[in-house]
Formats: sequence, structure tokens, C-alpha cells
Amino acid sequence: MKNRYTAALLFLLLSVTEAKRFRRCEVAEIMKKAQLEKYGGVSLADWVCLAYYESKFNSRAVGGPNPDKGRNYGIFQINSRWWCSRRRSKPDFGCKMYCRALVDDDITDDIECVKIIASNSNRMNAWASWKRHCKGKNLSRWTRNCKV
Ligand SMILES: *[C@@H]1O[C@H](CO)[C@@H](O)[C@H](O)[C@H]1NC(C)=O
Ligand SMILES: [Ca+2]
Repeated sequence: MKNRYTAALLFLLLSVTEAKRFRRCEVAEIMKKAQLEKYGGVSLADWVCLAYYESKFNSRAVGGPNPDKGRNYGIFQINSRWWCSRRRSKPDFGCKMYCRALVDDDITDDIECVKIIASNSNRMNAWASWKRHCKGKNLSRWTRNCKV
């Protein structure tokens, strides 16, 4: 019994340290400050919606592996196949960043990376969850009551 209790407590502590869940308006306000709505030809609400469906606003989320062998990092689930480097050597992929910089609790550099992704020819279609859940929908609820 004692061991099970200890294990449960340890699990709880690990869960807490492994997830940093941002609040919806917190995400919207950071994005607004970084002028993300000027990228991808979409609104700020589209970006908030995208981040929700990619990661539930968990900046430490790691997804995949994908069929292309990449993994997806952080609040925007950025793919290491094209955009960030998992290796120790100089980061040379699209965003010129290490993937580990995409799973910390500072999302401002992640935003700079998605600006580059959204400027690419596929634009927002790089994110399947945006196409499925956000594209062309009424997204007013994503920025409702936020200071943006
Ligand atoms: C979007 O939904 C909100 C309520 O959720 C509504 O007030 C608004 O008029 C809708 N906008 C459009 C363009 O339908
Ligand atoms: Ca970051």
C-alpha cells in the first residue's frame, strides 16, 4: 500500500512537471503582441484555435513519430522533419532552431518559427488540425473576453 501511494504521488509530480498548459487568453495575448495575425492570411482566432487543437495549449507537448519520421514539438506541434533540429550540431532546418527550444515555457520563439512556416507555400495547410477544426469556421469564441 505504501509503495502504491508513493508511486501515485511520484506520477502526480511527474505529470505536473511535464505539462505547462497555457490559458486561452494568455496564448491570444502573447500571439497578439508578436503580431502573429499578420501571417498565414488568417485571423488571430485561427492561430489560437490551431494551438488548441495541436497541443491543448501544452507548451511541452511532443507528438509523433510521423510517417516522415519527424516528431512534433510544442504548442504548435512543429515537425522536426522540416523545421527544427533534434541533433546537437548547428540547427540548420527551416526555423534554425533546436526542437528542445520548442518544448519550453517561452512560446515567443515558437511563434517566430510558425511565422516562417506560415510564409511557406503550404501556409496554414501545414497543420491538418487547423484545416479540420478551424478553417472557415466561426472562431469568435477563441478570442472572446481576451485583451486582444
Ligand atoms: C459567430 O458566433 C457568435 C456566437 O458564438 C455570434 O455572435 C456571431 O454573430 C457569429 N459570427 C458569424 C459571422 O456568424
Ligand atoms: Ca520556446
